[in-house]
Amino acid sequence: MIKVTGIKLENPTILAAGIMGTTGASLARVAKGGAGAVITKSIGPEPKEGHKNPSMINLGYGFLNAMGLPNPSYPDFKNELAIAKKESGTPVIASIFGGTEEEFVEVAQGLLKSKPDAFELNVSCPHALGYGASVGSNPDAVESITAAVKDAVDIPVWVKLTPNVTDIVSIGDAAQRGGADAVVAINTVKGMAIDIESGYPILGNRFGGLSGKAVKPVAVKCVYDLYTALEIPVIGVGGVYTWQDAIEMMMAGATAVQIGSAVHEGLEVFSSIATGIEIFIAEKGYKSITDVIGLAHERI
Ligand code: RRO
Repeated sequence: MIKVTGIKLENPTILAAGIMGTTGASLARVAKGGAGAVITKSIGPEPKEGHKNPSMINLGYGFLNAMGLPNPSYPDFKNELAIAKKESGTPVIASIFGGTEEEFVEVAQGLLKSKPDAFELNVSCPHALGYGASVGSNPDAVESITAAVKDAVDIPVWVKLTPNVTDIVSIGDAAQRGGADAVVAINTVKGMAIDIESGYPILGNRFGGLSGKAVKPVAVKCVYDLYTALEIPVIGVGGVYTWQDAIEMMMAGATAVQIGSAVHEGLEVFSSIATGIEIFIAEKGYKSITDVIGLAHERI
């Protein structure tokens, strides 16, 4: 058991936003697969269809996606969130986004009645014009959005950060000043792939966000730097496929780890990572999982 911003998780694995998170039933399936908590697809103020296909490519070393925030909007998602809460038996975190501070607050308040355990503010989608990274690379916007949502709700607020900035710590700092209970690092890394036969960019949106194995070292470094700089917990996400990846992320400073791309290999990933962590802790003689959090910072 581990506590993250006051929320009890049976194990430190969390379904990352965006994967299997649009229905209550699929969130519950992931929870039954062994996740310690689950996060919804990012939900916004208006229904959105997302970008045209192809919107996701498997590059082998990771996925490039430009889904384009497809979601049914909060009025149409309330019921799914309530089902997820009822059926999953784990904490359920609602990922939300908006184009403005007011929209973030509107979506948060709209979903509160369905009793999410926390909100994750998505200020970091790499490829949604007018949303996302343009907000997430502006410390003042991140601070004021975080403060406005914190003011409007009485549950923990996590802020998911983009790596597509010069200094992620300055954005994490802004989230902390705004009252965030935790930061989550990282969202996807901006990228592009081109079909050399035709010369066309492959994604319908021309560019997208890279996730999976390729981004793990980027995520580990971001988590490491945020852990050094902030007082609030850091939740790690990016390229976690195995228990070894999870331990590495925790040694960088992550209190818990989110799993996204690896879910495509099967839902057993949650229980196999959770079990692997437990065995490692026991074999190494650590008292608890918290002993490994930030351990790399002590190795100077
Ligand atoms: O829907 C997406 O295109 C998307 C989102 Br909201 C996000 O936060 N990160 C990402 O890689 N894709």
